[in-house]
Amino acid sequence: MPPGQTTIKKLLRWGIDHACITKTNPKIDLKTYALVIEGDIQEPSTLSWNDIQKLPKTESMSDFHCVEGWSVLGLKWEGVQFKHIVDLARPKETAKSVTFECADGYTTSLALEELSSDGVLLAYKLDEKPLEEGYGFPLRLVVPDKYGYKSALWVTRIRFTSKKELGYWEKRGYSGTADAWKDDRFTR
Ligand SMILES: Nc1nc2c(c(=O)[nH]1)N[C@H]1C(S)=C(S)[C@@H](COP(=O)(O)O)O[C@H]1N2
Ligand SMILES: [Mo]
Repeated sequence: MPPGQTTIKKLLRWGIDHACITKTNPKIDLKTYALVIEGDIQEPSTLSWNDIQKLPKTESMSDFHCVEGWSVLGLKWEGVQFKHIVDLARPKETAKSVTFECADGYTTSLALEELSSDGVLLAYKLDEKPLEEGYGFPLRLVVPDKYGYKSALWVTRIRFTSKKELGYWEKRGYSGTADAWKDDRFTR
C-alpha cells in the first residue's frame, strides 16, 4: 500500500457516494457522445462511441488511491490503452503533455510519458460491467499509481499540449505529478 492510505471495499460513485464538482453528474447519451482528440498532433479526430469500440481492447487490474486517503484494491478495468490513442493521434515533437476535459467541466493533465504505461486506460467497463454513471459513464481515464484526481471521469476531450496545463485540483494546490507511492499530494 502507498503511504498514508486505508482500504475501503468499493469504489465510490462520484456525485452519489461522494460530492463531485458539479451538483449533478453529467448525463451522456451514447448516440451523441463524441471524443475529441486535438492539439499538437498530426491526426486530429473526433471518435464516436462506435469508433471507440473498434479500438484494441485491453483488460487491466489495478488499485485505486484517492488523495483523501482511501484506496480500493483489485479493480478490473476494460478499455483502450492510452498508448493506442497516442498512435492514432501521432503527436508532434512539441507535444509533451495531455489535458483531459470532462463533461462536468473538470480537467486534469498528465505528461505524455506518464500515460505510456500499460495500465493507463480509457476505460468503459469495471468488473465486467459497463461503467455506472458515478464511475464516469461512458468513458473514463484510469491511471494506476497516481492519485485518483488524475483519473478523469466522463472524458469528452483530449488535448495534446507543449506545456503541462494545470487542471481543476492542480490549480487548487494538489500535485501535478500525484505519485501515490511518494506521498506526492500537494504542490511543493
Ligand atoms: N470529471 C471528473 N473526473 C474526476 C473527478 C471529478 O470531480 N470530475 N474527481 C476525481 C477524484 S478526486 C477521484 S478520487 C475520482 C473518483 O472516481 P471513482 O470513484 O469513480 O474512481 O475521480 C476523479 N476524476
Ligand atoms: Mo480523489
